[in-house]
Amino acid sequence: MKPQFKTLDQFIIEKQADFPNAKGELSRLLRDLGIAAKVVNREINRAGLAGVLGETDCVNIQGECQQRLDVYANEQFITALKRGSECSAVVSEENDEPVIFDSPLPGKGSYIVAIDPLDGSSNIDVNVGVGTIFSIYRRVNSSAIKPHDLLQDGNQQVAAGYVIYGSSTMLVYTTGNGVNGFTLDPFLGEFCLSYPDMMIPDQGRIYSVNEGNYNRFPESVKQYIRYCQEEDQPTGRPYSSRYIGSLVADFHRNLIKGGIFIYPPMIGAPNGKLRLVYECNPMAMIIEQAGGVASDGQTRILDLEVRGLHQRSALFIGSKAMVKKAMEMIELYSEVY
Ligand code: AHM
Ligand code: MG
Repeated sequence: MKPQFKTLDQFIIEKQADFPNAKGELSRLLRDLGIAAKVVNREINRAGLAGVLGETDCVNIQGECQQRLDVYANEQFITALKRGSECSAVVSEENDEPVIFDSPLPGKGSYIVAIDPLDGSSNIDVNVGVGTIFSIYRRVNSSAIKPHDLLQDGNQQVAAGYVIYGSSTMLVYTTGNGVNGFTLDPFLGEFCLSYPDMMIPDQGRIYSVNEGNYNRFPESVKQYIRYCQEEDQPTGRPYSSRYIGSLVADFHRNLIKGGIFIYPPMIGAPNGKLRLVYECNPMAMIIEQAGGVASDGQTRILDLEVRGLHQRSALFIGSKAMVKKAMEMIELYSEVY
């Protein structure tokens, strides 16, 4: 009799069998990320009891106040990756500098991981969904890693994924061959396949943007928001506005239901707020693999040149027809930010 569920580990092993020459390194790396996610999930679940909520005294490279759980999640992922030894360096939204595991000699890890260990963490004290976002790149040379080796464009990602710590905890990832989602069974302590071959509907009825910043948005984005709000039966408008303020949670909802998420350029933030390496690129790889689109307003996110690890980018991401419509309006106004 076939088992009722497939665990993440079983799934990874099955997929690896499709590549007879694979050495299993990427599989082991994904497994290490899954283990760290479970540890972080446990801490988040009991955060109110364990006294780990609240801010630290530290401000990170982004100029944001670090939450205690930001620090905890960052440490857990880095420790798991170091112990697993498939990864040679980690670049993290929480660290000014890359963490390179090559000391004292070049390590054997064939991969580099970029991570936002706890995205949306400003929501954590109020029990709103938060997440971990990760990207995996190949190490480009086997000698000692140089800072330049870490600046790889989004289209060089080997895999990308996120963990959403929400009403249930899920891990969603792609290795460039479709997107699969796994729900953590708290009794088994295993991620089990629950959303095979995820595809975003071409057209949704949700738009997600922080409308509190409306007056700072470019005219084209204001027009697109007004378009979403207009009455129009054939296209099912007005669309619903849904914005949690936690990228992973907003993205996950739109991936399943169809929708568009926008973090536009705006007055005072010409490149928006989100980070290209830690947030936009991994989400762009996932959305494209699920049949959606990701752009900064002009250029496909995955084609943007990565010039700095903490570089920011505007983001328009989601259902194909909705992003296309937003791009049409941007083209119409051809604004310079
Ligand atoms: P963080 O990485 O510091 O948590 O910030 C990223 C978060 C995203 O999860 C979310 O989409 C965005 O910031 C919300 O920003 P805003 O509060 O400006 O709408
Ligand atoms: Mg973040």
